[in-house]
Amino acid sequence: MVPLDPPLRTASGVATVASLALVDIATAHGVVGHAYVSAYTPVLLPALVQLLKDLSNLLPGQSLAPKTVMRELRSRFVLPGTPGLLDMALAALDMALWDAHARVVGRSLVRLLGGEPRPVKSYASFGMDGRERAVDAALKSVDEGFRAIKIKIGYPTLKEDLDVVRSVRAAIGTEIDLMVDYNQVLSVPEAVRRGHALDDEGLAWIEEPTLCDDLDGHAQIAAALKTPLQLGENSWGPRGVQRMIASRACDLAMPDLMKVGGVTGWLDAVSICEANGMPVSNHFYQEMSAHLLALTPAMHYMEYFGLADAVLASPAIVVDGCVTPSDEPGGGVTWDEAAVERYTPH
Ligand code: SMN
Ligand code: MG
Repeated sequence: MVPLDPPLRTASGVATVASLALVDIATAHGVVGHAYVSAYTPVLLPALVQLLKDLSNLLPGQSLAPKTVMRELRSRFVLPGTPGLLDMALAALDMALWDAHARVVGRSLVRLLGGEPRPVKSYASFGMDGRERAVDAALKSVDEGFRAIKIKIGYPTLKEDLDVVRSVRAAIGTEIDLMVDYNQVLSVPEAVRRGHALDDEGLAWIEEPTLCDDLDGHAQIAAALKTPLQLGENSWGPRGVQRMIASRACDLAMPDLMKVGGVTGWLDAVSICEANGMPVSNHFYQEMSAHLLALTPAMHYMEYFGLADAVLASPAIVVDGCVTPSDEPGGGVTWDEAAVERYTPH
């Protein structure tokens, strides 16, 4: 339970803590794979942790072959289905298994998967903080070397949205990419209305303007606007990404490493994106996502939001607006054990 300071405000709710489930998978080699996932809210965290404990009882004695293990695990849940907490837990195990796999063979995840570390263009991701704080945060990020900024909008009026967008743009200039994220808050007609007003603001993308599972609605909005429509953080698994693309719901895709099914799900989902010429960004999980984006010919942007930084031994570092995945063995997650202890409720 890592306090978020400032709280992460979105048009669809505020997070004052990062409710994280941390996973360690110990292998017979004595190597431990690490991963974390977000429960999004403290209310879901105990159930997610319990699911992880129950699922982990199915692992002992299995070979360290993430795809094989996940195929067998998932085959147990065809009848109940997995979207939701179960997918979140399965993805966490998948990420930790891939981390362990990479550590055992002594390769960084990107190299294990056939790529090599390379700089991944990143954007600083912020909440819905009002004009002054948005401008201050954006200027600070540009000073830190970011060349792209995302802010959340969806204020009560379009005027407020435009005021924040234009104030940030005036502060950062036209050389820095600016993205906005509505976090599902608008109706389709309102998203078209506000999107038309934003269309001449030179935004790199408008993200998730209406309800995440309204793919036809997003397709209508995407068709009506000039600005690229970004979607994907709420697509469950590769089939969810397939449905999103088949519905023409977006111009850009940003799978969430947890909801898309961990590394295994990401690889399948991003193959679908590449086959459709869809630029690929991530949502959260920047440490491991940097490896996976570096692997991807369709690499677009990495979201830099240090959700777990407080409990990590080596948070991702931005240099000239890019994050380069570490070439150390593994997928980039190593705990600061003292911090984990400090933030673990007892
Ligand atoms: C987001 C979603 C959920 C919590 C915080 C932030 C946001 C993003 O949609 O794109 O990071
Ligand atoms: Mg978003």
